[in-house]
Formats: sequence, C-alpha cells, structure tokens
Amino acid sequence: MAEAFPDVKKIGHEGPDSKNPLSFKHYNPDELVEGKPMAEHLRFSVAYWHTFRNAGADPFGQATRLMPWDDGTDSLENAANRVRSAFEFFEKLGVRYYCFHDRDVAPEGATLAESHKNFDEVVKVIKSEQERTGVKPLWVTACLFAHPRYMHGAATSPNADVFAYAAAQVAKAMEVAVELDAAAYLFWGGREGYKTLLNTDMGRETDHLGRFMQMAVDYKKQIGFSGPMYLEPKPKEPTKHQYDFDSAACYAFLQRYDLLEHFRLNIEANHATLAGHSFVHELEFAAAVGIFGSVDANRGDLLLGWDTDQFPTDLYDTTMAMLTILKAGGFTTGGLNFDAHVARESFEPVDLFHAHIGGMDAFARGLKIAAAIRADGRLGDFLKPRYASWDSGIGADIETGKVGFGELSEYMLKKGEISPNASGRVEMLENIINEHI
Ligand code: XLS
Ligand code: NI
Ligand code: NI
Repeated sequence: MAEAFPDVKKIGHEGPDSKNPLSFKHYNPDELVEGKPMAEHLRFSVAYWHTFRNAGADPFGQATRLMPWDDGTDSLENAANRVRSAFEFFEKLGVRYYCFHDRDVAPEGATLAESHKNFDEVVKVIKSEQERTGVKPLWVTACLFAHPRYMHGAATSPNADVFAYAAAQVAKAMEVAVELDAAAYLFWGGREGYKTLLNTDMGRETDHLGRFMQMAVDYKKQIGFSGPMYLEPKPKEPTKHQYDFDSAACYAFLQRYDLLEHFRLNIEANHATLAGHSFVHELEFAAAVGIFGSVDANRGDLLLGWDTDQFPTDLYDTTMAMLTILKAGGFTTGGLNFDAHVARESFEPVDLFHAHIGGMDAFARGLKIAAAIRADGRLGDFLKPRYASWDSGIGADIETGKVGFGELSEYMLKKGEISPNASGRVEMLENIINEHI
C-alpha cells in the first residue's frame, strides 16, 4: 500500500526558533520536566473518529476533506487501509496512543453477529500495526448513539431490547480492549438524556444507566480487563439534557450506584464550557474527589454554543490545566486525547499534522509554564497562610469534629468578633501566571 502522507517525514523537535511548520517548537518527548520525560507527562492520543472518519461535513454543507487513502466505501479492505494510514500518521507524529469507537474502525454489519465478525477482522490488522509500532489505545469505547436504534438512548432507552443490544456491543468492545491492551475503557453517554420530560421517566432511566454500568463492572472482572473505566461528562448535545451533565453530576451518579471504586472521569474541555464551567474547574473537582482519570483535549468557541471540538491553542488554558494535573500527581492510565477536528476549510491531509503539532506544542508549553510556576513557589505558597486558621485552635477543633454549634456559639460570644480577614490578592495572583506565560 502507498504511503498516506508521502510528503511528511517524522516530525522532530526543532526548538522555538524554527520556522518549519512541520516541527515541534516545544514538545520534546525525552526532555525532563520535574524529573519526568514530557512524553510521560502528556501521553498524547489521536482520536480516530475525527482524524480518520470525520470528512468535514456540517449541517449546512458536504464533506470537504481529501482522504486519498480512503476509497469512500464501507468495505473491510478500506477499513484495513484506513488502519494502516492511521498508524503511519501516529508514527510520523510521534504519539504513543490513540482512541476509537468500535464503529470507527470496522463497518456495522447487517446483523450484530456480522458486526462482531467485521470488528474481529479489522482488529487483526490493528493488532499487527500495534506490534509493528508499539502504539496502543489510551481507551476504547462503543458507539451507542449513531445508529437509528439508539434514537431514544442506549442504556436509558424505553425499549429494553435496545439496552440489551448496547450491552452486547459494549461486551464486545471490552473484549477488544483486552485484546489490544488498552489502558482504559470509556463511556460517553451520547444519547443518555432526554429531549422532553413529557415522554421521560427520569428516575427509571437513571436506574437503568446505573444497572448498565454495574453490569460493565461485572463483565470487566469476568474477562480480566484490568484498566479503569472512564465516564465522560457532557451537559447537552445531542440531547437537550444529558444525565452525565458535569463532573459533580457524574460523581453523584457513581456514588448512588456504588460504582466509585471502578470509575474515573475523562474531562473534555469543550464539554466543561458547555456546562457553564471552566475546563480547569472540572479537572479540579474531579481531582479533589479522587476521580480524575483522563482528558479529551480540545476547545470550544465562546461565540458558538455547541461542541466545536477545535484543537487546543490557548496557552492560558493549557497552563491552568497542567497546573491542576501536576498538583493531582499527573496521569497514570490517562492522557491527553485530541478529541478535535480540523476546520472544514483545512481540507488537506497535511492540515492534520499542523493541527496536532499545534495542540501538542500548546500543552508542552502549558506543562513547562506550569512547572516554572510551581518552581517559583509564590502561587503554591499563597495557600498555606491563607488557610492557617484551620491548622490549630478553633479551626483544627472544627476539622477534627471536636466542636459543634454549641461550642462555636460559646467561642464566638466570648470572642465577640472574628480575627480580621486577609486580602484574596486576586490580581496579584493573576499577574504571577502572566509573568510566566
Ligand atoms: C462527544 C464526545 C465523544 C466521546 C467519545 O461529544 O466527546 O467524542 O469523547 O464517545
Ligand atoms: Ni470526547
Ligand atoms: Ni465532545
């Protein structure tokens, strides 16, 4: 098979002064940051659905992208060629991970059995490409939202057969995750929500979603899949309201259905903004309650209210994200998956390289800036004295449960007024970030 990207060689690190658009200015995989190579800090991953399936159509216009390796058919041969092209891309870009939905890599068949068979055929090709290159899935997932059978949802469909079909699809995708040595398995609740409450039994639907995830946990044990499972919050789109609205809603769901020890979150930047949060808020919440897992790295557009899935380029955002990720101890099984697509007008194959290089450099810079801010220490040092009143005296008594409202009333009546507050120094702290950017 001919090369898919014959004009592109392996992308190298040329440093910030290079004018070569096909080079990294900041991402240098072996360079140590806080004693760990950048590649291990960032664990970049390519999203198969955007980079190899999304041809650039939108609700108003047809596909624009040139994909010379793709003959446009649903044949197994085309699927296999696409896999080879994808691995050529991963290798040339220098990423170690990729993510996919079952139906991204293999065509849906006329029956479930035929779909399984198609999947198995393509997985053979994927496996040999993985062995050749060492590139592996950061996570695997099943597409439970594109086919018309999922019009009312998958695990939350009013039709019990749809739940059963989705379970069969997930079971198969989990088996493939084992086969391909995926680091994790992911659930994004594509249509697990509602269009109108007039036709929806919310309590029953969320119970079904909980039951579905409990079954997934059982199956994971049964087939010996050792990686974690991720839940990816998103507040809306395609439904008006999705049950996995944001990190906090996912946390409540996981607690209610006793799933906490088996799941972590995959935080997507654009989903955070759709939920009315910042990307870093979602990361910080997940880290604070101990369920931070992985990241779908992209960005939205403040002027557009949907999931535009643009490549991340905002240094302030990548810096704030890496500050939180470093504070949380970094990725273990997770990484930065570019759940992003090139603009519809960036239709040439080389644009895929520009887009990913930009995203990787933006996060490499964010990582270096975050490490410099941590080394500088002023930001981190600010918190200790700010919370000092909790380290001894009445604060410590509250934290350790020694006192209740009665004791606190006594304490305050005697003291008469609070010790003076200190300034929050908002602008001074913001200035420290900008000193380093
Ligand atoms: C869609 C989601 C999806 C998941 C994987 O908005 O981001 O791409 O990441 O199903
Ligand atoms: Ni995503
Ligand atoms: Ni998304």
